[in-house]
Amino acid sequence: MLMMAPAFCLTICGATMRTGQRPQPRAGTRTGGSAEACGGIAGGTSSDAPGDAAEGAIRAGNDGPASRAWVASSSLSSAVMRRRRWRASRRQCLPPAQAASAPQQSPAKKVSRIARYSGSSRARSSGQKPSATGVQILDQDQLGTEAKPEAIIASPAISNGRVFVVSDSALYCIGKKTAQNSSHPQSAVGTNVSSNPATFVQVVPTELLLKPGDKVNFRARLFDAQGNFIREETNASWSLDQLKGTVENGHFTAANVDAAQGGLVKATVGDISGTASVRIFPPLPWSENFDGMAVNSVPSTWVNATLKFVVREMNGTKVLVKTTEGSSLLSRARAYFGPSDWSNYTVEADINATQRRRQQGDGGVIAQRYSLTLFGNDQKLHLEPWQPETERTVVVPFTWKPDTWYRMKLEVQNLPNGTTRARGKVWPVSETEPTAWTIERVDPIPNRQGAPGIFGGALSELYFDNLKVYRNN
Ligand SMILES: [Ca+2]
Repeated sequence: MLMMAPAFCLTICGATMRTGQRPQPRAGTRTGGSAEACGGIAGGTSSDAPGDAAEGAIRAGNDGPASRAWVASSSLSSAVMRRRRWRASRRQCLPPAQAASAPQQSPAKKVSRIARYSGSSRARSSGQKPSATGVQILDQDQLGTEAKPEAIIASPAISNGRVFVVSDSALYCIGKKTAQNSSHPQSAVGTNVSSNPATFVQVVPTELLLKPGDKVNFRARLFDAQGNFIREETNASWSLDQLKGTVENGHFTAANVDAAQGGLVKATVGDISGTASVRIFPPLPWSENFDGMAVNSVPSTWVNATLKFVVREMNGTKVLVKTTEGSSLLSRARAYFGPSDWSNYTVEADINATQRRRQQGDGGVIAQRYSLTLFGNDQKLHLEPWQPETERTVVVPFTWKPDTWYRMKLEVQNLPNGTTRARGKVWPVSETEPTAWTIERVDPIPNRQGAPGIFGGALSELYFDNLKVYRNN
C-alpha cells in the first residue's frame, strides 16, 4: 500500500524488512531495470553486523536461503565505516529513552514489523515505526556522502516484497534477492483461456491517431470477470460513435473529410460492449475559431482539455476559456490537439487575459514541446523548452495589458546541424504584425518533435481564439 505525503515523504505500511538491509552509498548498479540489477542492499542478519556483510556477495540469513540478502559490491573497509555512521545516526535519531537500548537491538528481530519508509530530497532514507504517541526511527541512511549527497527524486515503489528508491544518481533496491510472488491476480494476457461467461469486451487496437481515409482492422476480445481471456469474437456488432466513416465486421475506414474528428469504434457482443478511442487529424494547415462548437463543449480531439477549458460566447464570437472553476489542481493546464510526432510547424493564437484581485494569469502556445508563454503578474514573455529547466529558458520583459487581445506566434524548426530553433513574437491584435521576432533560441539539446497545444495558468480567466497551425513558411 502506498500513501503519498507532502515534502517528498512516502510511507509504506506492512513492509517486512530487516533494518539491516539498507541502501549502500553509490555501491549499486545504476538504474538497472530488473530486480537482479538493482544494487545497494547490505545483508544484515542477527549474527552479522550489516556492514560486515557488505562484501559484494550474497549472504545467507540465519533463517535459511529464503532470507538471503543481496549485497552490492563495495569494499569491506568502507562498509564498516558506513555501518559505524549508521549506528551513530540511529542513536541520534531515536528518542532518548530508546536510544540506550537501540544499538543492541538485533536488526533481525525487526522482521515483519509494520514499518514506514520515507525519503527526503536531502538524501535521507529512513525506516520508521508509527505508534500512538509518535514515530520511532528504526533506521536512517545517507545516500551518497555527507559532502556529496544524493537527492531522492521520486516516490519509493514496492514490487514483490522489495522497495525501490530512486536518487538523482542511482536506483536502490531494498529486499531479498529471491523475490516474493505478488499476491495480485495475474493480468489478462490472452493465453489463459476461460470457459466462464464474458463480462468485458476489449477492442484492439485501443487508442489510435489516424489521417482521413485511413483503414484499420479492429478486433473484439472477450474476457471473464477474473480477467481471463475467453476468445476473439468474430460475430461482434460494430458501430461508430461521433466518427465519420464506415465500420463493417471490424474493418474501419475514416471518412475523407478535411476536419479533425474524435470518437469511438464500438463492438457489442450480447449485452456488453467495448470501445476503441480514435482521433483523426487532417494534414496542415489548420485553423479553429471555435464558432462552430457548442457552448460549454470541449474540442473532441483535444487532450487534457476537459474540466480545464470550455467554449463560451464572448462579444459576438465564441472563444475557448481557460476556466478557474473547480480544484486549484486544474488551474494550470497544457492542452494538446495534434499528433506528438510532428515537427517544423508554427502555432498562432489570439489570447486575452483578465485580472481578478490584481492577479493576472499566464498563457501561451506550444509547438514541438516549446512553449511561448506570457506571464501576467511578472509581465514577462518566456520561451521554454521545458518550464522547470530555467537554464534553457529565454525571458524578456513584456507589457501584457489585461482585457486586451494579443496575437502569439511560435515557430519551431529543426536545423540541419542537429539543433532546433524556436522563435516567437507577440503583438496587439489591433496592430500589424511586427517584422522582427520578439524572442528566439537555438537549442543545442533540442526537442525534435511534439504536438501543438496551448497553455493556461488561470489565476483569473484567459481566453483563446483564432488558432492556426501550419508548416513553417
Ligand atoms: Ca471565435
